[in-house]
Amino acid sequence: MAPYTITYFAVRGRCNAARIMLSDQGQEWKEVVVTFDEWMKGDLKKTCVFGQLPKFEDGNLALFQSNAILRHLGRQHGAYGKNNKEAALIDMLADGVEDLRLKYIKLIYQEYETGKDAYIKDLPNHLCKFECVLEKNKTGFLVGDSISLADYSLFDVLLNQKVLSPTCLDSHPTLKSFMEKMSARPKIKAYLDSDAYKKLPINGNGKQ
Ligand code: GTB
Repeated sequence: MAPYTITYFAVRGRCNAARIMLSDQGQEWKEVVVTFDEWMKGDLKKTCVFGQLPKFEDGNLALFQSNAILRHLGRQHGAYGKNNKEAALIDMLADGVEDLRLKYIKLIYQEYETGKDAYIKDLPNHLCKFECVLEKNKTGFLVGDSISLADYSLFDVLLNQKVLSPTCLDSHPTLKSFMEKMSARPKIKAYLDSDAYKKLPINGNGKQ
C-alpha cells in the first residue's frame, strides 16, 4: 500500500482531483474522515499549516493546499509534463482551472440562491478557454501528448459544472469529448462507479 493518507471532510470538494489522479495512476490511499463536530473542537485545525484541510501525508511528508498536493502527485507519477516547458504550461492551465474552481466555490458557499443564473450564463466564457486549448493541442490532453495534473483538475471541475448545469458542455464538443475520454479511462471509470465516490457529496453545504 502506498504511504498516502488523505485527511479531509466527507466531501469530494478539494480532494476529488487528487483522488481521481491516484485512482487513474493505480495508487491506493487511506482516508481519515473528519466530522464537522471534530473539526469545531479546534485541535486538528491548530496542527494544519493554514488552519484548513485537506491534509495529505506521503510517509513523513505532510502537505496542505490541494494544488500543492496535486503537483506533488503529478511529479511522482509522471503527470507533470515531459520537460520544464510542458510543466510551465501545465501550471498555467491548472491555475486557470483554479480560477474557475474559486468562482464555483464562491457560488456554492456564498451566492447560490442569488447568483446561480448569472453564473450559468457566464460559464461558456470560461469553458471556451479550455475548449480552445484542447482544440489547438489536438492530443485529447491540455498539454503535450500525455495526461497531466491539469487534466485531472479540469475533469474534476467540469464534473461539478455538469451537475450544476447539465447542458453546459452541449456547445463545447471538444470539452464534451474530453470528459467522455477521461470518464472512460478504466481506473477513473471504476473510481467514479465506486461506493466510496458515490457516497460523497460534492460540497459541504449540500448545494451542487
Ligand atoms: N486553498 C486551500 C486548498 O486548496 O487546500 C483551501 C482549503 C479549504 O478551503 N479548506 C476548507 C476548510 O478547511 C474545506 S474545503 N475549512 C474549514 C476552516 O477553514 O476552518 C470546503 C468545505 C467546507 C465545508 C465542508 N463541510 O462542512 O463538510 C467541507 C468542505
